[in-house]
Amino acid sequence: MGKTTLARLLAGQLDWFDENAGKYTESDGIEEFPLQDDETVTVVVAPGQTFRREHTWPGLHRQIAEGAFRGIILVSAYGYHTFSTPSYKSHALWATTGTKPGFLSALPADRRQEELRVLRQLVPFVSVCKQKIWFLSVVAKQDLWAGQQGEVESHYQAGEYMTAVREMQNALGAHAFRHDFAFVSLILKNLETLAGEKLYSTASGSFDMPRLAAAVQRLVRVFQTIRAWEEKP
Ligand SMILES: Nc1nc2c(ncn2[C@@H]2O[C@H](COP(=O)(O)OP(=O)(O)OP(=O)(O)O)[C@@H](O)[C@H]2O)c(=O)[nH]1
Ligand SMILES: [Mg+2]
Repeated sequence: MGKTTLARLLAGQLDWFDENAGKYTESDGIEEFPLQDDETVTVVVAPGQTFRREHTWPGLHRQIAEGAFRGIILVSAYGYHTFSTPSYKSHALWATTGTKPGFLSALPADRRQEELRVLRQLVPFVSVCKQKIWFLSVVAKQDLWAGQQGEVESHYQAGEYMTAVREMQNALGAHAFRHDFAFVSLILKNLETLAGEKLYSTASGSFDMPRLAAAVQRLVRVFQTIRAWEEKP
């Protein structure tokens, strides 16, 4: 969905022009990346594929509650998730959709529900966190959904997503919890299956390099601001 890509960006390891740009390598365990501008800070990245979660997520949830992390970055993508089955015809949703257009409209809606489930799983652990903690909601893959900017913003900022964020806010209070959003694209890339079937194309008319650069710069500013808040007593 973009977690490893984002961590590589923050660690200064993302090169858009290298020969493997955008190649999906599924993470099979927890990854750690030191920040480019402060190597004493490490970004800990959880693997996202469902079958990889049970070994890593419960431990991370517990550490969140214990106050082991200064902040959380939750990466969503308006449902445009990369998946690890080779073809869309081997994806679990194919059984109920049966046509490519049906599959293409069902997948993001289904994955948006999954994004909400992941956020709701975090809420009880963050809500009892023993020290101040920030929460940055990064909505990646703007290059794929840029044509629906308004819908995407209201999905996250006005719907059930925000209700779950408010629960954490109410539990911890403004002095101990700070949330922000960043809508961003980390690369320009059509979403294809591992077998090379094209599923979604970049929104070429509504998204280009200047917009990508502006969004990444804003993400970096938001990240710096939220980290400065964390350092205030
Ligand atoms: N179009 C587009 N593709 C992206 C974006 N961010 C990441 N990707 C691509 O999406 C795929 C998955 O990205 P990763 O960063 O590996 O995702 P992940 O969340 O670490 O995935 P897991 O390790 O399986 O949980 C890769 O092919 C990336 O190049 C984005 O903003 N736009
Ligand atoms: Mg990964």
